[in-house]
Amino acid sequence: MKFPKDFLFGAASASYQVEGAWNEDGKGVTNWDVFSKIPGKTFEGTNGDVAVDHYHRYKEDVRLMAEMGLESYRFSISWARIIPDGDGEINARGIEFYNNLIDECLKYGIVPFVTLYHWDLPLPLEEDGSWTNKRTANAFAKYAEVCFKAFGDRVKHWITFNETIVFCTLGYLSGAHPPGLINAHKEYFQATHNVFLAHAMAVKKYKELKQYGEIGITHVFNPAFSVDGNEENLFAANHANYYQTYWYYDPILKGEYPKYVLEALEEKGLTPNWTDGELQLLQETAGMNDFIGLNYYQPARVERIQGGTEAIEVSRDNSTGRPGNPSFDGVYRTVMMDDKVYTKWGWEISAEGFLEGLRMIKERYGDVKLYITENGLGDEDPVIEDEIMDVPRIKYIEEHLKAVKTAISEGINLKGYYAWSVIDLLSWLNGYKKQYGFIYVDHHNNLARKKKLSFHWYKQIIETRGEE
Ligand code: BGP
Repeated sequence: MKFPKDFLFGAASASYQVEGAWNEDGKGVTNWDVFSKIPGKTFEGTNGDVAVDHYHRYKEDVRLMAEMGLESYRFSISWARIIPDGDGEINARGIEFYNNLIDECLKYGIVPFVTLYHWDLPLPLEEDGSWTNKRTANAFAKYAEVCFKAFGDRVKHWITFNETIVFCTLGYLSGAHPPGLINAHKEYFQATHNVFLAHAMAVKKYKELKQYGEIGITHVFNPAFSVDGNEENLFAANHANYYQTYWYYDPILKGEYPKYVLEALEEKGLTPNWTDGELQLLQETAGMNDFIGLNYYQPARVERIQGGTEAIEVSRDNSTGRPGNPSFDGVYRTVMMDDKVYTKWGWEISAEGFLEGLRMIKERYGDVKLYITENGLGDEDPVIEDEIMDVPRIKYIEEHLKAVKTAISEGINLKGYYAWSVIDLLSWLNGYKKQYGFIYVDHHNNLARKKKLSFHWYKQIIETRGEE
């Protein structure tokens, strides 16, 4: 079986992780520009001031993408380049940069797939309560509209947010991302609601503008499985799915929050502050979502713990997804298992978990259109005689693409696959050591680009449409 003709083979990046040029051409300061410079927050104090200088080298990078045969490039727009202070004046030079990037993609027939928010928030909004403040949601809707109007004639695929669960969990529960709060449960749930609200406002505006493209949201996809058949552990896995998946997908696709979680929040006094109008808007816009983007790296293996139901310290870790943390409510924890395979950073490698998870999504949400908006292997790539022999990455992507193929053959409505990442880039908390790209960046030689083994391999996959 080959991948269908209209299936998009892509690769992804995010503004803060590739662009650099943090204070150039009128860009405003963001939460990450500040947070990454607080001692101890990131691996060896790395930050995105220069990143891999995509801002200045985008032409070279897009040319390499074209050479790889890439059909689509998923990148994010830095809000602070477009509206430097978050909700004030528009910066024409920011618009110009993305116009150039989009046109460069189109020149080679590469479809731009644009994320509006991949975690870099203009500082004035960050300092005014960040996502716990509805002002940020309203400002986002305005910013989204500016982008639709500026780029919507050429961009036909829009993602509002990248991985709400990650920036909210790390921002409000573990303190590993800005704003760096720990166990701030009330703020955590409020922030998630404000993001869903911002998403709904943007979707509604997009449809009103009649630009005839598609819009959706990207969630991290971290399906939870019980470590065994024990009833308590099965309960824990189901509980985890409610909090890690359904809380995030239901308001978007069903237009309402899962009752199971709502009841618990009510009991604990954690219900977000919302109005009837906001809840209605979620309902009204649910059917307007054209797709859901899934970022899949690993499943969660879950077991029940009996630690009481009150807050448990969430351990800090220099990884965004390593297992080992108890849930915020003390019901379960994620564990590493002896019979599973893990990356150097402790992320499980499981294409089976991917396929199982996709079936779970189909069961709950029906035929919703899906894109895999991120998937890939973080590794320290082997270099042999000056060549980057990233064989483990090839194996990883090959196995996951097979799972995608199987899913399509089972009728799961999957329309594209974006490897993370197109080029080696800044890992939020792991610096440049954890590589994901098809293109290597030499930090000892003026950020020179070099094709990895996987570059040639992915080109081949795209050319043959994955025929085996
Ligand atoms: C996702 C993010 C990406 C990227 C990726 C790998 O959660 O959307 O931006 O960072 O994870 O994560 P890490 O760099 O921590 O390995």
